[in-house]
Amino acid sequence: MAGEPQADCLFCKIVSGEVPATVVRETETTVAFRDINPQAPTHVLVVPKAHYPDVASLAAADPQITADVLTEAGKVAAEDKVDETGYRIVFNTGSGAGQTVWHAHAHVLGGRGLNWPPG
Ligand code: DGP
Repeated sequence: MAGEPQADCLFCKIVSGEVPATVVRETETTVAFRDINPQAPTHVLVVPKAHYPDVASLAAADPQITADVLTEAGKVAAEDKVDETGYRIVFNTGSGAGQTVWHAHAHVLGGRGLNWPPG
């Protein structure tokens, strides 16, 4: 069923605690943890606890949880103080855009200069 945990999903396993991660924030609906391969001094992933394969399917199914993910992304940025210099929230969507984990997640990137357009 939509939103249910998937046995073969890495981020569902991080949500459940089966796979360890450096968790920085948790709410009833979301978990935020540091990326294992950081691309910036702050690189945190914010995921819904519910499983949806990408942000578009999450937004279509549950606008409130989508908003929760964005709210948490802003709180992560504030806690890491990257809101003072600027930060980026990225949802890679589809393999052509670099998505490799098929559980919706926001990247929160900051702490260095960020070029535009992104590569
Ligand atoms: P994306 O390529 O947009 O699907 O982002 C997936 C991110 O997940 C990528 O930046 C690396 C990160 N990642 C992959 N495996 C792990 C893991 O086991 N732990 C953590 N903390 N991050 C992971």
